[in-house]
Amino acid sequence: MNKRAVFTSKKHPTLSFVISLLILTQIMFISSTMGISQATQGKKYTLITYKASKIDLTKITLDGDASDWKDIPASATVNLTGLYGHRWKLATFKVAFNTTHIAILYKIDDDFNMATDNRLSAAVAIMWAISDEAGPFMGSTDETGTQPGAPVDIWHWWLNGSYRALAGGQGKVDSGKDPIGHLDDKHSTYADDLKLTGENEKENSLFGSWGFEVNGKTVTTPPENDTEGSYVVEIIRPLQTSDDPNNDAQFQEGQTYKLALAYWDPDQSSLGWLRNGHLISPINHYWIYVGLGVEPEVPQEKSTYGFEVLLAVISILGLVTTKKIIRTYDKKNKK
Ligand SMILES: [Ca+2]
Ligand SMILES: [Ca+2]
Ligand SMILES: [Ca+2]
Ligand SMILES: [Ca+2]
Repeated sequence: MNKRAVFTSKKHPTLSFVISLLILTQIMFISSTMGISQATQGKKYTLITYKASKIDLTKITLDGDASDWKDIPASATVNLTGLYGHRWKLATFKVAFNTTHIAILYKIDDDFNMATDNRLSAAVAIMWAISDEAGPFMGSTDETGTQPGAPVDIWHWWLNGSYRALAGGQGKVDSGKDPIGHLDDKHSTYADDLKLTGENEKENSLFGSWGFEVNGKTVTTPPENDTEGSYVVEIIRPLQTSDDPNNDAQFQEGQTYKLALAYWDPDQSSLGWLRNGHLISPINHYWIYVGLGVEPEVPQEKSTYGFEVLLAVISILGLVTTKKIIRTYDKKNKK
């Protein structure tokens, strides 16, 4: 009897059923493994998870000085990389919260540059997923951000003035604009969909301050251009805002949020930074997972490399076993 006949055998319906079930299970295993690879576009990212501490936020002063964050032990190091991978900078962040507000400290190692021209000054963005479906490329899941995606909240800041001053919309209903500096509240679903200030965003409840550290200490006044050190960015926002659901992330203790960071380097070209020349965390990390007071919940496809291998091994073992059963059956039938 040939192998094909085994499956149509009327004499052995039970064996036929068991073998069909085995094959079906293996196909399901293999296709689920393929599904995991597709979800990450075949690329492996360095996972960053962060548990934000619940603290007394009155201990944090918005003054562009990071020394008030020293008692918050957890700090994550992030690799910010350009779209084409040839430029990169290191950054760190901390997140804390209390019953009403969330705070972030974002530090980027680079030399200092500040000019009236915003492109000859540094710029930063802190982005949170609003929708579960949002990708970390301004809402899109593709690196260039050209494919329409789902809503993300963007806290965008040109660091071309208001050194160590209190900036942000500070709760004002003013189309997401910052009346003092350029700490603007924006949102998008993909790169070309970036909502500039004045477009849809109804309020800006961000409070922030930025400064620059030289030898680990924030300097009182802006240093000379090209001084080596780190930018220090502090932002605080109410956990909940009154804006439209697609404009702002809304935070709650005990939940996991998806974060991405960006930096525009004023030394990118003689004209300063270029619009899509920013260095971004998703190239290396995809989303960064932040749990408010809890260990963050990470979707399986981002942390299941071991699981993928296990599935592949089970599939191979299953196929070998099935082949053996068929061979034994064939031999018996020949006898
Ligand atoms: Ca401070
Ligand atoms: Ca808003
Ligand atoms: Ca420079
Ligand atoms: Ca927003």
